[in-house]
Amino acid sequence: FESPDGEPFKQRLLVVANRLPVSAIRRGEESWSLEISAGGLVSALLGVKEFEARWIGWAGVNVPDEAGQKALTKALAEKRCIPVFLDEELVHQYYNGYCNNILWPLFHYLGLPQEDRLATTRSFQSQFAAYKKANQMFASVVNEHYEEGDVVWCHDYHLMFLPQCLKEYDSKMKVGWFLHTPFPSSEIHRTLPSRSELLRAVLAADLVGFHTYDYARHFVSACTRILGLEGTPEGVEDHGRLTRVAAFPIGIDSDRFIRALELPQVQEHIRELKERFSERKVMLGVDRLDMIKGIPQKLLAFEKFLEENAYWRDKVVLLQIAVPTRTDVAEYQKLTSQVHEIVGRINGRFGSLSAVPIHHLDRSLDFHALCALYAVTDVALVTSLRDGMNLVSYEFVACQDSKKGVLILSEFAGAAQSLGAGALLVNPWNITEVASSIGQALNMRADEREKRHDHNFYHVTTHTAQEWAETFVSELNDTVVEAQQRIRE
Ligand code: ADQ
Repeated sequence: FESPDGEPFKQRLLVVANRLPVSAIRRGEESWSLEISAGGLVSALLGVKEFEARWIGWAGVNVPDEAGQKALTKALAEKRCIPVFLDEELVHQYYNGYCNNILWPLFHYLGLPQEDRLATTRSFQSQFAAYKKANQMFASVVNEHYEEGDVVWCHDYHLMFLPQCLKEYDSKMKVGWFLHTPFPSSEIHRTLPSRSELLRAVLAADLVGFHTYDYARHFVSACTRILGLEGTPEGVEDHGRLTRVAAFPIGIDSDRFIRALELPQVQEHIRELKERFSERKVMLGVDRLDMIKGIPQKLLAFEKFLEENAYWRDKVVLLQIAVPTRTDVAEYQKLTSQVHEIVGRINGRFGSLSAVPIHHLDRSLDFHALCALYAVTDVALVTSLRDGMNLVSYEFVACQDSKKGVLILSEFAGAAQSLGAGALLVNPWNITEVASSIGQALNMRADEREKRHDHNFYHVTTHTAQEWAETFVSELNDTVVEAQQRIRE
């Protein structure tokens, strides 16, 4: 294999994540079609010149028969993807249960829904057992494909058990683990019945990474307070063995967005949008429809702004694009209805026969449409109640070099640490504050907008996804070399 430069790759990288970056659709008993989903992680690793990346993960489909599994494995191999096959019951217990009903809300400080709390407590043990079993299945596939010298990079809260499983196969395997969500305060983490087992399993990695310094600090204090281990400036020490813990803030492939703006179809889209909203300032929200994104809170703040600022009622429009997720879960269905109800109320109160203040779409937009929307926006509203980083804020900034729009950003998104100096930071729970920031953003003078934008644009274009991936992997290599030196000394 060769790198994009034609040079041989220096090292193989096994990227292990719950989902492979492809969607697989079955066309016949032994025939599959695959579609690559270009997420941030995929673009990050495509640009990395030194490592030849292979992906290991679940393809998102249940394939009970051997013939189907064989055919899918073969089709995926062409995309350098290796599947882990999980059956429906395991997915239900591990993915829907332990990952998304327990760890996801807990890590975002949301707790559990009241009516489910007792049921969840009862099913906790079986879900945790399924979680461990699924992690062991991932480990077994990694082990099958691992060659000496490979780097293994495990991703996210779905795979906290994986580092330990991998080290049980081979203690010399180079293992890194990165969390894409926040890691909560140790006082939150300690409520988990499996708190210690999970921490110990993660500590088996050589390098543990988070988006921000705060998440890293929370993780270290969980290890010191719950496990009684020693926290050091480098990480966590357990009987002389150090697990390095550090912050590696993710970025985006900013060039991909900047280049897209030049494409004729995107330019055409931009022209249409400008014409359509020529009389109004455009505000934009782009989120997965998830509790953590604070969409109802954002809408209430916008409503308050319109209540208090009659002048703006026919001069501003909020475009809220929300991709539905986990549509089979009651709580998410409730969130959707709540959002629809608030949008309906606001449009009823402040709309006219010719225009409404909110356009809400329950769907995902394609990349080009998204770039055009980012480019015509005057004010982007990111009001996550908690968010590991939030890439939408980065994408918006990347597409704004001609417009210099304003970013209103939740202080509870990891991105607040990097884009805080250019954005207007808000507490999304305080709708009075968010409403007043909307006013501030809409009225901001051009020179201030430019200064704020330039700051953020510089950050977004210099701290890219590619740089993030390269830094993590080279730190992992260095960490292992240093540990070997320490042992020799
Ligand atoms: P997410 O919670 O999915 O990611 P985010 O970082 O904002 O959140 O990334 C979402 C991605 O989906 C963006 O690339 C965005 O363009 C796209 N997207 C969202 N809504 C869309 C829509 N309606 N149409 C089209 N595309 C849409 C998790 C963590 C984050 C962390 C990332 C990366 O929750 O905190 O930043 O992983 O580590």
